[in-house]
Amino acid sequence: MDVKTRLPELAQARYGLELSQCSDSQLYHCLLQLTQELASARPAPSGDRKLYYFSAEFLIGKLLSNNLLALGIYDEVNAILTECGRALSAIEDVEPEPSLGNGGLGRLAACFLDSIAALGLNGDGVGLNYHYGLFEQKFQHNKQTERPNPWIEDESWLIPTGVEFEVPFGFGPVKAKLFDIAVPGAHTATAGRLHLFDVEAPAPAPQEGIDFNKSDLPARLTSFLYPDDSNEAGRLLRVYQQYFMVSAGAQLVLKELEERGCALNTLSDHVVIQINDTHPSMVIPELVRLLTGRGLSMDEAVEQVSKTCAYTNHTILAEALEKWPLSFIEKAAPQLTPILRELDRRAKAAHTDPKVAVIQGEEGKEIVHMAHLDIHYSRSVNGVAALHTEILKNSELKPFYDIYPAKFNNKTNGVTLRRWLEVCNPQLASLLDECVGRGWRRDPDQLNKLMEFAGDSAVLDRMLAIKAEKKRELADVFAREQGITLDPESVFDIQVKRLHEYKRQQMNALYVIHKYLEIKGGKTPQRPVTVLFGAKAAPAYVMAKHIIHLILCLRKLIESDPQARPWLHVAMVENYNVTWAERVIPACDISEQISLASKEASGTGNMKFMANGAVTLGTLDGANVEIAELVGPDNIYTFGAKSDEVIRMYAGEGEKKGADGRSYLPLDHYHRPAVERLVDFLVSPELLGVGDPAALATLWRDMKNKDWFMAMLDVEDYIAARDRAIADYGDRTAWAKKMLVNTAKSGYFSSDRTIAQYDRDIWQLK
Ligand code: 26V
Repeated sequence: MDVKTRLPELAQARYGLELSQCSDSQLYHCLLQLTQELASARPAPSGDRKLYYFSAEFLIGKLLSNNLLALGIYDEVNAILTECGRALSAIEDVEPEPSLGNGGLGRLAACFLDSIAALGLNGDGVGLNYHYGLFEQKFQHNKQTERPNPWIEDESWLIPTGVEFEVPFGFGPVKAKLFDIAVPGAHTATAGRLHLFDVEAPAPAPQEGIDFNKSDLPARLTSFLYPDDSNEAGRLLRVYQQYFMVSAGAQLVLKELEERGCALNTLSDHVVIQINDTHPSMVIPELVRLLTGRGLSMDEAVEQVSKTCAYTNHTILAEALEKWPLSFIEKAAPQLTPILRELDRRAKAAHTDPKVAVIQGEEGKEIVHMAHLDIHYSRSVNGVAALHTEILKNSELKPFYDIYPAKFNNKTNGVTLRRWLEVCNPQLASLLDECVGRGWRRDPDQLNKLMEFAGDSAVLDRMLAIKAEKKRELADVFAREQGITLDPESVFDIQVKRLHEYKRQQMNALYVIHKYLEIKGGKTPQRPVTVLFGAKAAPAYVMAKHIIHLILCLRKLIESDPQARPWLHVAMVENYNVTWAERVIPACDISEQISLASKEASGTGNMKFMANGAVTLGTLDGANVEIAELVGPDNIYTFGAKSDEVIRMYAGEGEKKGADGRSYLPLDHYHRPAVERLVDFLVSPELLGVGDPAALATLWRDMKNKDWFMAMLDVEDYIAARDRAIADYGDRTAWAKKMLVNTAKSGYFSSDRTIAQYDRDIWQLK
């Protein structure tokens, strides 16, 4: 199809207009149709074995630019639009961002789909079509409020397939309708699919907020991702959602298997199911149920399923490891109970250690440990960064590693450089083309060749100029969309990620307080700094919401202080999402990756920042460890306690032990003078004057007495490292060299590399 002819043709057919007469919205819809036509004309990749990537989240972001790039028509479309005086970026503003994910796990799934398609691997995603997403974040009175985030329009990327399955719930069957989103592969002529299941008659959005009647289940299963689980009805709804996803997904897998003419007892020869964290774990008993229902013996079914499934763990936070009361599953899908009991019986017969049981607890109060189910009945168990996998093997999942050493493997995460460099930073991408040739776009390792330019002042100046331009672009869009002024001359120091205490946005806030107090004490900073945050807090996570409140109060206090304002800015992106990430990440000077060591499984934002020439300020946690190894100590700022020390403190090893079992005693750290004044500022008259005294006092008490994620342990070291980074920023040439090394070494973190490793070690698709 010739784009030059087809695009004007579409404008005529749809609107009776020339391209140049179309509004941005009309152009968007022409491009949507064109892209859909091209993508759906592409066949699926060949291959006898097919991967199904099951995930509760796919944080895919806007698709127009990405798909144009994958289809190889990005430059051509851009040229056509420029010719009629239009910009792709303005047209893309019309596109709503799909709201199908929450954080790193969902964005990873989206990067993986992109890479699976690019490598021409025979693999699809399977998930749910949430109508109102996670939620849309609004700030009111310096607090987060939530409202539905509808994103589905009459014309969208969703393709109705006509495929339907019945999901048998305890209360009766619900029809699951399948919609697809095409995933065209870059560098191939094939396309994968994201399969999203939906209910037949979805309920309208709640009038106010995101609370809704949880009893109208058939209409509500696909309303929201992660509905409030602070009460039993909410938790039960999650089980219903998960079963809806995996039952329909498993039926799809078997339907396609049969269409290929393969016998059910050869499932594992033809199918691999990657279970993305534990949300899809019920696919294991569901498949056993379907296979035995269709004539396989229990032994055969269990063997096939165990050889078909593979599990990825994304967290070691105990509270995030899913355990469901058996009674919930009994209520939602009673037919799974006997299967789960049988799977538990088999595991207990083979392994007597009660720590590895699938079902734990006494009769009537039994709970199902989803990760345990996955590990016993999968052929592979992987962590998402080298350190994370080691922690799984040596502490968190040690009893399982002792039983199944060969199942455990590491797959360090990666990100698609197509979206996270080519699309979001075309300026840097073309500089890279000039320096190392275009080969890096297919083979990201070639970015290493950029190292040859580390002493080339012309290239270093170009890197700085591009960064300055991206900062100005960000300042413009901030002013336009959020009415906030940013100073592009200042250092952009950025922390964007889900709000969680382990990620320690509160420690970043303590640094802001430190700077503010210095300025008020008459010490002028080295240079102006903008501290930028972006984060959504889970609606029921009270402490996380208090931390957002603290950040917004600090912003207000500092903005209204003429002494501080020239030197320090605090800003927070409202409703941080993929679209904002694409604007924020290229504009970053200092990338904040400051989780408590051992707690961040990998991180993937860290990789995107690195590729875009930001310098990491981080703890030796998750993939930061691998970043540090690659760039070397001169090109990263690391600080803080190491993971093994932290693990020992949680285990209570050491001289003193507190009431909570840890050998970390918060008050000992609080009473260091440099720390105490920062923490006490939370309840200072200045801050109480702008904020909610109860929220700030709760935060203060929690940090002082509990500090579960040990912000006070690392804060002094953090302040020193951060001040050093900001000082070093002043030597522009030396800094540009750090930027260059970071970009040059980022090829390793391409998700194409990660996916090639999954395929080599786990999937074997070709
Ligand atoms: C767990 C739960 C528990 C119940 C409440 C809702 C909810 C939502 C999500 C999760 C799973 C969180 C796991 C997750 O997102 N892990 C992140 O995965 C990234 C990709 O591997 C990794 O880079 C991050 O370090 C890790 O935090």
